[in-house]
Amino acid sequence: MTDAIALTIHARDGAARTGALLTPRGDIRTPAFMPVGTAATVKAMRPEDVRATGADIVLSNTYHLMLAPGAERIARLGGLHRFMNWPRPILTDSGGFQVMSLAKLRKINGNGVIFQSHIDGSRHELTPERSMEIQRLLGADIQMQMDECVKLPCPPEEAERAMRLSLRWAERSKAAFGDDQPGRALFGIVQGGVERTLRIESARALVGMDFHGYAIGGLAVGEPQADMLATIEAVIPHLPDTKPRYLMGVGTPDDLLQSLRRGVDMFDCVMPTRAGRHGMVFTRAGRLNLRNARFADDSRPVDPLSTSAMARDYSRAYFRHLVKAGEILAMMALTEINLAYYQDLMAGARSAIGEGRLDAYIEETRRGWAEGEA
Ligand code: PRF
Repeated sequence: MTDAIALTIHARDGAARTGALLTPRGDIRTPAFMPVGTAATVKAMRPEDVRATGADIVLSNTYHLMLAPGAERIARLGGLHRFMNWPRPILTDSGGFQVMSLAKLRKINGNGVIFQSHIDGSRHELTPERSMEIQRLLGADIQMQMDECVKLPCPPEEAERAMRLSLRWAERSKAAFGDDQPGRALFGIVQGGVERTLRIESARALVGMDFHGYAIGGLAVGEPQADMLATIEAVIPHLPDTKPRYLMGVGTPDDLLQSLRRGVDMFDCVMPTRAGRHGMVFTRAGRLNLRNARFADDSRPVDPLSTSAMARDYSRAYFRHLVKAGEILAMMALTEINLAYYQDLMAGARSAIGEGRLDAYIEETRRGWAEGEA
């Protein structure tokens, strides 16, 4: 496929790289963290505030939007960018993963997956062709193939079955994407559990099909971090150096640093937004659970070095009070602080790669977390 969106690499440090994915809707600086906007909203945040944290792109979901308000409706209303007032790039996940984790009575067959909505129990079918149609109707800049992700641990035969099904769905997704979507990209998804040989076979087959970018799926689903990192290390050498690499649904700040060090360019995760809604805040001194009584009289700011004014100007004691009282402002503020933390972490990694001091940056960052917890 011709490059709908091009990756330019500005600098490297070991296997890590920094640069930008150039799209008609704006550049995505890499390594990039994509906030999750499942239901056409990054929960508790206005789009302009998401942008102000430093996000270049957000992720949204086929599964949720097909159920409500419906892909055809969003298309009639001018597409997802206009609908949610986010003019920058959007990546949509293909739906299969969310069906398996959220829907009721789901059943995979060779053709696709049949399921009942978690909202009203209505019956639906999602196939690779329908997933691509929905992502096109939404107007996603980066679209994902439909795949099957198995939970770990799982028997190798099961990981192999899902990997082979995902390869067949990759072919069908690519055929359905077609070649008439200028400026839009389609990514393949590597599966295969934690079996090295399966992962390599999956990566090679996808590269043979020629996607605009490659995702590593099926990780952070129950395996230890060491297994996740070993799998990433096994896969990366089999992906083209010039195409973007996206690690799906990962992860903690440490997961991000360890993975980008191994050559990953893009991440998404609900962790900063979901944790923020539950009173957890990510800081340069580690993760704080503001429900903890030890913050009741803590007059220090949440994180004095944050780029988020909320983290600098309000005390831990105040936010603890808001969290305990169930105040809406707690969810808004902590979501913003956490997204700013993730974006600052990526900005720091990009500079460090540019200056050839990524390992020192990772060490300093981890030292900060450890000292905060001491
Ligand atoms: N596949 C898809 N979306 C995903 C995953 C996957 O394997 C994961 C696994 N971490 C998160 N989101 N399509």
